[in-house]
Amino acid sequence: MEFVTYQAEGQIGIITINRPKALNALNSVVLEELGKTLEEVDLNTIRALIVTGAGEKSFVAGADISEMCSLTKEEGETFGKKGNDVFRAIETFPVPVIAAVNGYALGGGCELSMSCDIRICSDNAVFGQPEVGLGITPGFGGTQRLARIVGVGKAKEMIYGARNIKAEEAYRIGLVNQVYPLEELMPAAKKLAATIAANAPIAVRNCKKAINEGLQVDMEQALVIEEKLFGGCFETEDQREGMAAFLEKRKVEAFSNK
Ligand code: DAK
Repeated sequence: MEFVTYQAEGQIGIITINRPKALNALNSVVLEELGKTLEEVDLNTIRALIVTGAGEKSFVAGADISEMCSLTKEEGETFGKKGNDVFRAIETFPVPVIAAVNGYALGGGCELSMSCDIRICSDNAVFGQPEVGLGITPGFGGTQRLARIVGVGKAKEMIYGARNIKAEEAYRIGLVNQVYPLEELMPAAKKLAATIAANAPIAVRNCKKAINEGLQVDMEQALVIEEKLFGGCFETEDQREGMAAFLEKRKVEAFSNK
């Protein structure tokens, strides 16, 4: 692939957007490659994914403005759908996805990070939805996901004002879970991924599904979703092993993903 690299390290998969000359901006090729990469992840072994950007300056500086500038209405919709499809694939990806935000996360970059389950960032990170300054609306889910993560008031302030925020503010408003010096970001992302990977994989997947799907419906229905996913765990070897280990006062050596 030209602009996306994938590396498996044991049970952790690392996807890197690798177009540093354009600060990893998302053109159609990057979006297509990102989609293909997700399809090729071996879900029998990978238990957590990390998404990051190449270089030390930028996670993703947005959708590619040079590609977008001449789009027609129809082409704009097609481009928007391409991004939305791949971001939705990340959001609903069976295993948790961590965004390791190593610098600019603007426009489509902020949106990419928000399609991930958890965001951590380096202290040089900058988040924002600058689209209205370019004459467009956020097009890869920014109006929807930012409001859900940081609340409607903060999201409107950032989006209407095209106001970028630094890492500390992103942490304060709950857009990121943790801020690290740049050189500590990937080790921290891998540590977090490893912590997730050590737990019962089917239970972790079911938690992701329960949280994501439950947030789309009312509490009555949400609890039914949770009940069903909880019930499903009792058909797994990992539930039997996890509980047996507790009762026998020993540690689980490794969950089997069955
Ligand atoms: N697109 C294309 N190229 C970009 C880019 C981008 N978003 N961001 C940076 N680059 C390129 C620059 O053009 C430059 O290329 P060369 O001139 O060297 O060839 C190179 O990366 C280095 O950038 P700078 O020279 O500007 O670097 P600085 O350190 O001075 O500034 C910066 C860094 C991140 C502050 C600056 O590059 C910047 O402001 N970039 C644009 C950030 C931005 O506005 N991002 C939001 C893009 S809009 C939709 C679908 C999608 C979207 C909307 C609607 N629908 C279909 C409805 C999404 C929109 C966006 O994401």
